[in-house]
Amino acid sequence: MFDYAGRRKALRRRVPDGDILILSATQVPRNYVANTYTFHQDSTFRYYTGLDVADAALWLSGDGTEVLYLTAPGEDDVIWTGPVESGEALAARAGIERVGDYGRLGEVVRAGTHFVEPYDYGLRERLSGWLGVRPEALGGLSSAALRRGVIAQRSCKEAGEVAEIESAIALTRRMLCAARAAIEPGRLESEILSALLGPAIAKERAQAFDPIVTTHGETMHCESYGHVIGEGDLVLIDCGAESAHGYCADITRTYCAGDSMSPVQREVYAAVLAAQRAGIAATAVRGASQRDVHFAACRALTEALQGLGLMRGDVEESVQAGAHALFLPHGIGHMLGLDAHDMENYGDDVGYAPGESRSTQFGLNALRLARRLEPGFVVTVEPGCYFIPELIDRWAAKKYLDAFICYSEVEKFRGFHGIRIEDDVLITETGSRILGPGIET
Ligand SMILES: [Mn+2]
Repeated sequence: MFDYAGRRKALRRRVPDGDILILSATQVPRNYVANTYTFHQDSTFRYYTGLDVADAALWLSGDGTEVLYLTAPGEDDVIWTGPVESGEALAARAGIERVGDYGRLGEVVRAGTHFVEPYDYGLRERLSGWLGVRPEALGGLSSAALRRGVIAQRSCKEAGEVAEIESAIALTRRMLCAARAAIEPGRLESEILSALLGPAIAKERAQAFDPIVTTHGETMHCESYGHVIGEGDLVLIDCGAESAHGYCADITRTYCAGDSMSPVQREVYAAVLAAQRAGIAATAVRGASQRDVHFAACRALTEALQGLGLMRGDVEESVQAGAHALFLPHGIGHMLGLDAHDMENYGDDVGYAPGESRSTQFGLNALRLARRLEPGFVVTVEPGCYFIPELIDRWAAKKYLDAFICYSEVEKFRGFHGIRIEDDVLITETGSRILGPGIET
């Protein structure tokens, strides 16, 4: 499917010296060892091998030798798992010539080996054991060269990767259509979740993350599905299927239960849509950064909320002060690829250029991606407008930024909940393009 050997060669060019170790994911126990969470491959291991095996490692030796380290199944494992592919067959599929025993990796890993600090606790334990250090020391021994090399490579999507993301979005569209059709006053959010998942389960496709299906859109990561949907409620759905090769979609739509939105709901919806369109237009500007995209959306949202009587004052000053963060306390979007937040395990090197760092301003501090956009990047554009009672109370009590916020008007929206609209955008040589078949807003 992909040229894994070519990808490894390209990585070698970015990290010319030394041995490189890339670990696969492990089977993580849920409540006892034999009952594990659904296995999900580490995205970097998958990117360079295409293999879906647990407890394995890719070793790129400084002398050019490539070794796939694997855990051989026990003699009786076949009873439980059925026949599995041989190590040689797996290696051949990835274009790797040599196979090694994962149990003996400790004999080759040493200080100076290029690796990136694992996020998995079991792997942290294992790797620190091989190196003879405490797990807390792994960050300091982690290779910035490898991290930057992988980020540079994975950030620019090949045409085949874009096609995979689009296939994930196409399936996500079918999921959203099924969910939308199921929304009815009196139903539980979990019933909508069930409709949402159906098309993906039928295609044996995983979810990129646990979907959000909620009438409480103001809770950013609402993970329960227990509310009964009321007449006229807004139902926010943030979800994304995975493609056959593990690439993610990440789409949000907000639907109304009942015949149509109220005039006020329509106005707030239009404000979010205007912000999203302004953000997407900003991705098409040559040389724009995702910080520019963020501010373009914040300006549009501020203007629309001024029209609604919720905000006031000079738009530019208001945006610089971060007043809109009362309604939009998160960043405009992130990279998308094999991870929903692509490469988030590598930290801010993904979203911030060398020398740049995150703002400490509330709202802007949640901007995961700020750097200049380059052709091949796939990013999300996902503004929202939320009325979070606790946040409104906290800001109102301090009259915080009240030169820009009309608190007496905001008070009237206390029970509004929230709206978000999200699409996935490819940066091209000439501009940008919304990925996927088009999903009705
Ligand atoms: Mn997203």
